[in-house]
Amino acid sequence: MAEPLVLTGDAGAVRTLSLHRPAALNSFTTAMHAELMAALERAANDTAVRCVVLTGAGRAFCAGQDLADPAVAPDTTPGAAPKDLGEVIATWYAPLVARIRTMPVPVVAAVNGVAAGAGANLALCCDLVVAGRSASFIQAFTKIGLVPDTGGTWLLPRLVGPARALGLALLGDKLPAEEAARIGLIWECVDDAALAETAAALASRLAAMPTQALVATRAAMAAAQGMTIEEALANEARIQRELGRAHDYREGVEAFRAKRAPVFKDR
Ligand code: T3D
Repeated sequence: MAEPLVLTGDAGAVRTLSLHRPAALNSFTTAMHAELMAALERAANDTAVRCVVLTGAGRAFCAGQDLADPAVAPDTTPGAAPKDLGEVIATWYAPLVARIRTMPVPVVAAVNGVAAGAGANLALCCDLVVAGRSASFIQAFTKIGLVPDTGGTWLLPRLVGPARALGLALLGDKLPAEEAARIGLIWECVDDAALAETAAALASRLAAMPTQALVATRAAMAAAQGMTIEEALANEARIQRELGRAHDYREGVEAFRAKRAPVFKDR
């Protein structure tokens, strides 16, 4: 039987998904895309899962698109039609980002090594990004004549501002994890040996929190980027109205007043 291209592991309410093509630095083939989407779908539909951790097997997080994949590698036969990369993006990368950004639970990226091209933006589209000190982020796209995809054009300026975003995207330089944390591209950089433990602790903490509020916070923050403050205020009121009817709000307030730890259940 073929080796799985995405490994799945559960610890309590935390599901860890590990990209698993270590010999090719976990770069994406269509088969790995399909397995990752299926794994995310299963996590989304499993009410026992309250947080997902995304990481890579071996020394890399993900080197982006597998450039040897016949689906994208240019055909050098004279007169051969160019590959439709737009189709690849529309079929695989765009739905992947949309799936992660609409997961009913928070998603933590544990970046264990190099994250290049689509691999970098896959990490950055997660809710919290923790990286090991030896990890790095590379907007590798212009080096092969492409623009940042997998949400890069949207994510980068929002995370680090337009000047740094454009510099990272134009030059495609390797950004070490420590510098990525310093400029606010990611949440935290930790020693390599502490990465798995740090990501697990963060994920367990998120898993114990009111999931609907976390997911609504992600959506509201993203939506507010394209709103006036009046629109954002109206959106906040709409969301608070909904959350205020949920079990977890009652539980949070009751627990606060009773000076006990809350037990959140909604998902
Ligand atoms: O094309 C479309 O469909 C549009 C979508 C695009 C999305 C994208 O992601 S575009 C960007 C694609 N990714 C890249 O351009 C990154 C290419 N890789 C690298 O620049 C370097 O490998 C790294 C900086 C990531 C790591 O460098 P290093 O020195 O640590 O490792 P290495 O020796 O270059 O790579 C190790 C092996 O992984 C090597 O295989 P080998 O020689 O041991 O058999 C290398 O070929 C393989 N590998 C690394 N990245 C890819 C890859 N194989 C296929 N595709 C890759 N992207």
